[in-house]
Amino acid sequence: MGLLDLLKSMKKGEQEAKLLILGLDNAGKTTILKSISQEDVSNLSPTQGFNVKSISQDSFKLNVWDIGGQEEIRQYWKYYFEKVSGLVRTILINRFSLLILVMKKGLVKIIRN
Ligand SMILES: Nc1nc2c(ncn2[C@@H]2O[C@H](COP(=O)(O)OP(=O)(O)O)[C@@H](O)[C@H]2O)c(=O)[nH]1
Ligand SMILES: [Mg+2]
Repeated sequence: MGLLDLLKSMKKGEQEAKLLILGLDNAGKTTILKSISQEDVSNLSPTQGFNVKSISQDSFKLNVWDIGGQEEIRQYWKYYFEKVSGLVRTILINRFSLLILVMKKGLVKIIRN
């Protein structure tokens, strides 16, 4: 079952749903938005504010919101939550953050023992 079918089944009788993509800068939000709407993802520039795309299937419309992740914008994320049907949370993992996670896990284990 695809994402649109899943949301359609959750929103029985309704014609529209809203999906939010949230995450820090460079976590891949716009890439997801453009991939969902089958657009080229090879040349992306940083999102100022937000991007919205609508995808329609039969008579059902999915509005996908990609909200900018800059620190000064994050305080406004809460205003986008009205009537949201789904949320995609993107997480940026690079080698450094992975190392920090592994070290943290190891440290907790040492402290507990
Ligand atoms: N390695 C890797 N790079 C990705 C992935 N998704 C996006 N990117 C790259 O990360 C950069 C930032 O992506 P973008 O969608 O603009 O992030 P946004 O700031 O969250 O909108 C771009 O150069 C993308 O090509 C992924 O899953 N893996
Ligand atoms: Mg973006």
